Amino acid sequence: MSMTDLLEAEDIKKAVEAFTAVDSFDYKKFFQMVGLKKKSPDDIKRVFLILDKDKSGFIEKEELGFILKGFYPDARDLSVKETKMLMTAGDTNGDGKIDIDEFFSLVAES
Ligand SMILES: [Ca+2]
Ligand SMILES: [Ca+2]
Repeated sequence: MSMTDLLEAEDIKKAVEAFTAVDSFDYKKFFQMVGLKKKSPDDIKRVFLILDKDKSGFIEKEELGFILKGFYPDARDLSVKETKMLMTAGDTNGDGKIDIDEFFSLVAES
């Protein structure tokens, strides 16, 4: 399963290109633009599984920094600041990583 099986390649490209400037990343807009919000819970879970590269069941800080590459291989990495902001927004139980429920909440907020 790859991201383009779940989301439109054209939407992903547009979303990634909208946030090429460092520190411009806005997860709410990004998740909207890639069409994630419209997806079923099963598909959102599949996206989570792609982003959880080491299959630990969590998106850790390092994986979060590469989140754009998970959608689009040529995309940039998030800056330290963007990664920290996204982690703060998503990690509601404060364990330093994003679990599937926290990911659902992030998408729902978008
Ligand atoms: Ca992981
Ligand atoms: Ca957490």
